[in-house]
Amino acid sequence: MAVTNVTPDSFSDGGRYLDAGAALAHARRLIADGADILDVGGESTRPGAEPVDAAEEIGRVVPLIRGVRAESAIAISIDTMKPAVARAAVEAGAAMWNDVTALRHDPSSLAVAAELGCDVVLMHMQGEPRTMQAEPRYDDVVEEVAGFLSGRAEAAMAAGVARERIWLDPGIGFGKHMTRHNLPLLAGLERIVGLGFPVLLGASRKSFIGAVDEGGRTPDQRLGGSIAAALAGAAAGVAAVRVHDVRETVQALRVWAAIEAAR
Ligand code: HH2
Repeated sequence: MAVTNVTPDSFSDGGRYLDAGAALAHARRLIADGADILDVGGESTRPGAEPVDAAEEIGRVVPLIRGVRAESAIAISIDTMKPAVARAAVEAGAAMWNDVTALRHDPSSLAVAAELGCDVVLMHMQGEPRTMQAEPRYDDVVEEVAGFLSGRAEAAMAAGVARERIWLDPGIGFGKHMTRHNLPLLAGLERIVGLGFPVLLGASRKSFIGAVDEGGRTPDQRLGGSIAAALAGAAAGVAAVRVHDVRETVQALRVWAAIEAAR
């Protein structure tokens, strides 16, 4: 899954693809690089990001979704917490709603997801984006994330979302201490995979990489660490990895799969 942000302030690629032509050119590149899904986002979720209203967010993402859909059959996901944005994106050609709030942001989110009938990604986050990194606390991060995700999957199914439409995501970096929570969670991915839903992992260019390796101070210095996390995910059985560097990650996953096949 390729990160395809149309935002002025995303932590890694904010501002680079805000213009419609540049965004479409970037999407074409991600497809050529081997992406299976484009995850289009019009609002940054990084700590401290400014909220965006639904009309503004729709104005950012819908032209790109329409543009991609006009020339490619690639799966498109919409990264939003707002049901109105998810609806507009699905009408424009998206087939997946990726919600970092696991359909908790708006009281109508669960019902809208059921009505749209698209795939949904339910992600774990402690707190809310503005303040989530202030003081995250867990007794057992893997068990608490697993418990939360299975509860949200139950809630989605109770609201009418089909079981086979549900994906889970442990939410690396969302209300987690850089090393004390993110690393055990990455080490415990098999527990999340064991819940029986496809799992999406988003570790690409995140800050914990810079905490492990001081050479990764800025997001564009974190390619090696991002690939290491993607391979750890693949070994644990995740179904997809959400990444910025598609070509390099595809190559790493292909070589890893080829070695596994030769066992
Ligand atoms: N991470 C980000 C955004 N959306 N969605 C899922 N399901 N999982 C993630 O780990 C995830 C996500 C943050 O990354 P990015 O899109 O690069 O930055 P920003 O939120 O600042 O736009």
